[in-house]
Amino acid sequence: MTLLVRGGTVVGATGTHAADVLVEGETIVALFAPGRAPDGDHQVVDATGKYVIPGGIDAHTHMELPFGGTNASDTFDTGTRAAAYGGTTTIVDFAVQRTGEVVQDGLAAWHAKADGNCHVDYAFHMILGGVDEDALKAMDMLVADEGISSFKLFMAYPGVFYSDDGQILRAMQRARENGAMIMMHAENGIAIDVLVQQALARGETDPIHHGLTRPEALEAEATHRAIRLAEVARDCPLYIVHLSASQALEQVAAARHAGRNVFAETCPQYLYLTLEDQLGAPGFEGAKWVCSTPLRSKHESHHRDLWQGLRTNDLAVVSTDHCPFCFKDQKELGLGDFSKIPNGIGGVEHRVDLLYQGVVDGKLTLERWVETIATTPARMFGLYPRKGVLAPGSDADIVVYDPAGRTSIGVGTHHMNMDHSAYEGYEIAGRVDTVISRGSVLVADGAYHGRRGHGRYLRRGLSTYLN
Ligand code: DUC
Ligand code: ZN
Ligand code: ZN
Repeated sequence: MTLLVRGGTVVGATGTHAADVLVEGETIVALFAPGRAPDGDHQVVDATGKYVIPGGIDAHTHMELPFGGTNASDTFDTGTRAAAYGGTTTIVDFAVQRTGEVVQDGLAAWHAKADGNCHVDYAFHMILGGVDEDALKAMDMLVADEGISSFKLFMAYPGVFYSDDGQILRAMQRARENGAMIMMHAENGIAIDVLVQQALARGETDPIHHGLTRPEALEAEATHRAIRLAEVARDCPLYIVHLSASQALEQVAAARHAGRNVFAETCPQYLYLTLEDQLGAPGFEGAKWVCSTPLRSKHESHHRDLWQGLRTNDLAVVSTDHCPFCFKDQKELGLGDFSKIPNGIGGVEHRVDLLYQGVVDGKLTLERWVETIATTPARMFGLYPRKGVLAPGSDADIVVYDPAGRTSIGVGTHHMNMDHSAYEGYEIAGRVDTVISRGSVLVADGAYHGRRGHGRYLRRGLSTYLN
């Protein structure tokens, strides 16, 4: 069976050109000058007037994560279907080892949640909720045998996921040996907990205090500390997740300027939303935007600096940190105490569109759009060139994107299992038109043709930025 994506403008990280893309089965076999593909009984996708880009890769999602006394509201079924609607054809989710649990048991539990339920391909990072001898051995095993080459540690959330500096250093040393990437939630959780207790004692219970008790300085300090610990671990590869603040970005930029193996991602919420306008919404409304790292002040230069970081590659990747909770019964767990609001924002469906808005606004080039949402995540996490590029031999994960279309974001139209939208009312110039995953059309003409179980587990290699 062959499929031809005809008449479009192919956009990749290195350039833009008119080309027809021929797919055989699940794989791209050739790109042709327009109209030069051989005749055949192809299924044709007309991309005239549209961009043809590699399927998006969201390298940071939390489907069904047990967190904050409840579970993230998207299952692998609902979350990957929403991802497909939004032009994301691969997710990398975080399997979890809870403190005291055997790493391999945590991984098995995550496979059980995802297996047979995903609409798009998926891979895993591993959260280490504790670093001991067994966990260090498990890291080697996961890299060698399970296709898991990145491990997330937390400098935040004492008593839940927190690792102290000694544990972090040991994991980094092991990663330096086995080639894995250490992903870091960089916030000083011990200091944050003091500020939280002090705020609650003063009667400051509204959602905005979630942001006010997690100041930029404590993200910048932890980012700095992680970078220096990685240096001590003989330049262990380090990836700072969900970077939200200018001063943290300065730490990453300085390390990169010094030639260090330091990378970072940001998320759409830190490019568009603010402490005052969302987290500070009247009453308990701001709970919708409680996430960590928190939204930052609009009176500072965070948005401008993060867009700039995306242009300079100090921010290499845009992921969502998709961790949805419904307002009713889930976010409401924190009524009267912001520290009990489950942390997380859902957005897996909107990353491709929200970043395309950056192209429309003149903040990113077309090529950089594709690079930050697809190509770099693939290279960063050992999926390239199978994913992240339209090239012969690559999986036929293809999005046809219509620059003349429009996207309205809101709870009435989205497909995520959430009773609200973090981006309610947003209007984007641009629209996901057709979505193809391993040669199968999942979305076309506004209709969904995908199915639960189409998505396969991807064993990842090492980051290609380090070879
Ligand atoms: N931050 C969130 O907002 N949710 C899940 C975990 C995290 O680190
Ligand atoms: Zn985190
Ligand atoms: Zn996360």
